[in-house]
Parts: sequence; C-alpha cells; structure tokens
Amino acid sequence: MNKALKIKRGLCSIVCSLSVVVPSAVASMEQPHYVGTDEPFAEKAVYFVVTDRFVDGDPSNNYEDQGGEYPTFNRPVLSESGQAIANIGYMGGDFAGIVNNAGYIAEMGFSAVWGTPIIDNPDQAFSGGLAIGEGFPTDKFKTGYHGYWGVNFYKLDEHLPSGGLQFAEFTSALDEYGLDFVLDIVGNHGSPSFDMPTDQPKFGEIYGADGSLIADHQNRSPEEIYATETESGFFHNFPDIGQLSNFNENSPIVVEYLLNSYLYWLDQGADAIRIDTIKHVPNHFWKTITDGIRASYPDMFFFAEHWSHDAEAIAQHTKPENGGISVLDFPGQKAMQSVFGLDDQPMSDLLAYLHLEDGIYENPYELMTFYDNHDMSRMNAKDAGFINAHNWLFTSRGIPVVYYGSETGFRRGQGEHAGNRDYYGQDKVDWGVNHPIRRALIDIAQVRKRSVALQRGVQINDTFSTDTASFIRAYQDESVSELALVMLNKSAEARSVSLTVPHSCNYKEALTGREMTIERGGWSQRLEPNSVAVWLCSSPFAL
Ligand SMILES: [Ca+2]
Ligand SMILES: [Ca+2]
Ligand SMILES: [Ca+2]
Repeated sequence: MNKALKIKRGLCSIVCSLSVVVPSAVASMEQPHYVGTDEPFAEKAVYFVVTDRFVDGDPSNNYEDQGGEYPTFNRPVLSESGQAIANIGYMGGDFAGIVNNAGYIAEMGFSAVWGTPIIDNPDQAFSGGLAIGEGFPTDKFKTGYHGYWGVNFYKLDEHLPSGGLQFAEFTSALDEYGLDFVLDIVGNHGSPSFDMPTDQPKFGEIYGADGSLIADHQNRSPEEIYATETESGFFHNFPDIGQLSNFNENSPIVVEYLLNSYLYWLDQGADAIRIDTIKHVPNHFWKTITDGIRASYPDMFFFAEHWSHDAEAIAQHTKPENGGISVLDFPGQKAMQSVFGLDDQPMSDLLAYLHLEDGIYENPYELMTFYDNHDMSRMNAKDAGFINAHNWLFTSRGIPVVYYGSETGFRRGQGEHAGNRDYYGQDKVDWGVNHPIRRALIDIAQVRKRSVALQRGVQINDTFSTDTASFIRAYQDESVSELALVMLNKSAEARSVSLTVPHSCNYKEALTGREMTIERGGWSQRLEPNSVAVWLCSSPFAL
C-alpha cells in the first residue's frame, strides 16, 4: 500500500466512524480490510460537456455578430456535397444550459460535471493556420469555442455566464443538484500566436487579473522571440502545438500567473481539476502546481490528459514525486471501443488495461475511465453496445466519465472534426429522456452511486470470455462491509455466466431487488441479452 493511500485511509477512518453506524459486534477490529482506494473523489461519476456544444440556455450571451471580418458564431464546415459536417464557431452553449439540465444530469447518476475551460478566449476567428476545409476536414485553429485558447486566465469568456450566473453562482447552482464542477485547466499554451496575415486582437496576448497586458507574442514565430524575453517571460522560443504560444514553465512569472488563476476559480467553488495536454509540460511544473494548490486545498483531486495507449507512459503522473495526479485511462478507452463498438471484440480483451496488481499506476482504482471524448471519434456502436459499455464502466475499477450525448448514442462514430462536437441542444435533451441507452445508464449508474464496493472496492476478476464477464468488487474497513458479485452479458442472446462465490451470504441483486442465499463455491446464473447483474452482500466477509 502506498503512502498516499495510508494517509487517506487515516482521514477516512475519522469520517467513516462519524457517518456510518457499525452494524453489530461482528464488525470486529480483526476483520480483514479490502480497500481499492479511499480517495473521496472515487465515489463520483463524471458527465463531460463541451460547454459551448451542450445547451444554449441564454441567447443573450451568444454574441452572434462578434468578430467583424473574422466572425465567431455558427461557422459550419461543409463537405464537398454541401453537407454540414462540423462547426468551427460558437454555438451558444453556456452555464445556464448546464444548470437548466442539472436535474437531467444528476438523474443519470452523475455527481460531477466536467466542462471545457471557462477562461476568456479571442473574440475573432483565427486567420492563420490551415484554411477551413483545407486537407482534412478541420476545425483546428479557428475559434476558441472550446475554451483551450486562453488570453486572460482570470476572466470568464463572455459566452458562458449570464446575469446572476457568474462562476461562483454557477458552482453553487450545481451543488444544489449534488453536482461537483471539474475545472479544465491548461498550463501549456495560450492562443494561436503567429502565422496571421495581420496580427489580430487578443491572439498571442496574455492579460493579468487586473486586465493589463502582461505578455504579447506579437504575431512572431517562436524563433523570433528574444532569448532575454523567454528567460524572464512567458513564451518559449520554440514551437509546441500548431501555432499556439508555448508557455515557459521555467519562468516564476508564468508559474505564479497560472497557479493563482487556478486558485482563483477554486475559491469560487470548482471542486476538482482536469489538466489538459499534461505531457507538453515537464513534471516539475505540475509538481509545483499541485503542491501550490494543495497548500490551500489539501484533498484536491487532479486528473490529466496524456493521450497515449502506453500505460507506463501515462502512469508517471500518478506518482507522488510528479504530483500524484490521476490520469484519463486511454489504454482502457481503446479497449472499450474495440469490445463494445462494432468490432465486437471479446470481453477478455478488457483485462489487459486494468493493471490491478502490477504496480504500474500509483493506484489503478483512481483512474478516470471512459470510452470516447472530444478529441477522437465517438464510439461507433449499436444502442446495445453503449448499454454494455456503461454496464462495464460503472461496475469495473476506476471513476467513470461519460461524454455528453452518449446517453442517446449521439453522433456515434463521428470524428473529432467531423461531427463529434456537434451542438446537442435542449430539444435533443428533451427528446432523449427515455432513450433506451439513457434508461439503462440510469439503472447501473444509480447502483454504483449507492455501492461503496463498486466505487472503491478491490476488483478480483473471475471469468472473462467472448460475450460474458464475471468479477468481484470487495470493500471492507473497520465499519463497512460490501461484497459485490458482478456478471455481464454483452451477447444479443441469453447466456449462462459463471462465478466462484467467495462467501456465503443472503445476497440482494441491486437492479431488480431480488434476494437469494448464494453459497460459497461455483455458481452460475442465466443473464438476459445485453444485461448486468450486481449481487450485493453487506455482512462482514473474508476472501
Ligand atoms: Ca448562450
Ligand atoms: Ca472571448
Ligand atoms: Ca510546452
């Protein structure tokens, strides 16, 4: 057990003893402990929105005429046949759109919303880089609707808030629905900063908390940045991603500017942090940032994007010396798409990414698990594939993240710049309330929301075959015991699923409420097509 886990366990023993009634004297000090993680954030499930593309709850902040000769609103990208295949402009989504649907999100069992960055981005479309539609259909380097092109890290982008719904009010409103807000932060770059025919306002510029200009790329290529500037100032004199400015993480000015900006939003109610493009900045920077934030918020939970399918590569961030940052589980993402998507690969292909016992990750139970996001093709699956993916995502190790619209199979199979980030909208939300994917997601996500074993329990795999899988999740500390027997069938036909039951108990099946005494030893159950069963035992056990 790692040091961080021991500390957390120490915290939990205080919290848990206050909040949980010990059922009886049988919960003795001697009973074995089974704890995957005591990280508080592990109880969460996260709904991820590209805020601009979720729901327009307030047309008055759309700025439809913004940008002049470089307009920013509703810029469809057309295919050769004239079909709109993407949009590179703002589409109107905002804080109000999220708050208006907070009940819809919470009903699905989510307890956190991760939204794209909230900070001010340029107010024109970018005139440099590739032309629209040049080569690969692209929305790259055009407008900052996604929020990742910060120019003032202390100021909300004008498209997001409404009167009476500034950031602090937004996080408070989400709190009323039991929803945390995950702040998406960028430490690597600002906005596109060179290659413009004529320098455009805000592009390449960085503004301070008081609104003053503190750095300006001046439309120069990185090689044209003076060495004396980069030593003391904001930008490296070598490029990194496209035409984006490349922040100099070795500058105390940069570190102070960014660290204080993150704290500024945390002080207004952001609850956790997602780190963009972590691999583009050295680990020492993130260690400084996480230490600086934890000085004020000791329990702050971070997770990062390091887009690699190599577990060893992404695991470096989880180590305490690098900041103890959880990561989005890209190896798991790839496996889930192949197993639950149209490729229909065997369930046994899910085993390789778990790394339950090999120590690659500081703690595999704290990883963020998902099957697609805004930077890749959405999963291409039948409705049943989404249902089976959620049944796995909400019962297996890790903290689930689901991308907006997945609850109806929205734009399934569509690429990053070819429909993946299309506008969802209130009409679609209302239309999809009873979608079969969403109904099944509610069922399994609500089971996880009530189950400490599914949130934090140790996972012990049993049988993984072509269409079926069975495993155990076990959580036990000095005051709480929960054993979960999980069985999955992703076949379109009923299947018998087998499991070696480690402990005799009167189990209750969490989705149906059915109760049954199941004896220790070999056992099998017939599962309906595309279904899951979670048998729970809450009396003390030993494995
Ligand atoms: Ca709006
Ligand atoms: Ca702006
Ligand atoms: Ca960099």
